[in-house]
Amino acid sequence: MTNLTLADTRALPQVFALQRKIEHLSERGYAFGHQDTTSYGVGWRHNHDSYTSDVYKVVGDFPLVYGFDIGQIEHGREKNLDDVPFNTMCALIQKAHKEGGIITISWHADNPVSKGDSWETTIAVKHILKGGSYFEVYKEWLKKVADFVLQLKDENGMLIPIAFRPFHEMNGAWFWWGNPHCSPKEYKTLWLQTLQLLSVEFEVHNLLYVYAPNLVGTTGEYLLNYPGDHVVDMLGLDLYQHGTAKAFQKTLKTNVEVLRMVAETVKKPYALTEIGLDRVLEPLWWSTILDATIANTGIAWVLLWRNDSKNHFFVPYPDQLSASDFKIFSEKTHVLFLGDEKV
Ligand code: BMA
Repeated sequence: MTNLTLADTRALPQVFALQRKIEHLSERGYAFGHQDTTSYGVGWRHNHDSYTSDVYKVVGDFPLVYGFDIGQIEHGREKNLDDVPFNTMCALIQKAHKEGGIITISWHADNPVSKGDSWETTIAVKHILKGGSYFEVYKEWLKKVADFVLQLKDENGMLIPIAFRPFHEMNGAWFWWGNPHCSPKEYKTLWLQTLQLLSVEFEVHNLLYVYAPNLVGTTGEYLLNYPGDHVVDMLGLDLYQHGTAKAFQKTLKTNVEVLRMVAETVKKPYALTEIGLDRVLEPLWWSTILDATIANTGIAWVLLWRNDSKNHFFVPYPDQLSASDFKIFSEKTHVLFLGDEKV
């Protein structure tokens, strides 16, 4: 399936290696991922003396995929939008990478025009495109992104390859880069411009580019904002359970099928780049709802969203009502955790 070229035509060898690693995952099953897994969890935050995760606390193993978000980097702030210091994030990325984990980064960027947050939907995309009145602001913001990812080096000084997932869920109305606030054409131009600035202007060559809409009904819908095979390396999709388990499973099945069909045509790996049921109130959610629907579908990974507090979390903490099922799920041979890479 391997594509011999990547979106960044000067991508480093380690980005190709990451691409191959991702492709091989689906031969064995799918990897388990979690957002901010080592940054904080329910009732704790990372500190220098401990390296842990709610996933680790429950199953005794770490995820294989590590999600981080660089929202607020655009202002040169010390902490991201969820209060994670960027220097901590950098150290946690280095550690996860060293242990064999895959790193993926999203960017909840503020609105460059209104300076509100990602969810502040004042029209912005058309103004940050080349020739627009906020192009320079955007370029400065992107420079900060570049500086951050160019800082992510391993102990030998080699840049760490990152699956970068900018401007996600663009087919939803909630972010300023969402379709009602920009046309598909403007979105595609923004994607190209972002890739161009990062790779050519700022010489960032450690990124694998992931395109990730929110749930769709058809391949046509999936491809509505797709900027092109030559500028996307991996297909993603975000999907949460908001209603019944039955409805979720039906939607999940359709969406994984859409992903698979598109991926077969464009020959790229695919993953569920955000997924979850907030507060996991279904005791058997892991085995009977999630895994039952996505096992053997060729996806590379599932990334569960963050564990912020008892009111907002997506993986169990010790004694949470789905914890024992999560443990059973984690022991399935086709569900890949970090420890499965070491055997
Ligand atoms: C959302 C919520 C927010 C958070 C944002 C970025 O889904 O979890 O609380 O700030 O993601 O991580």
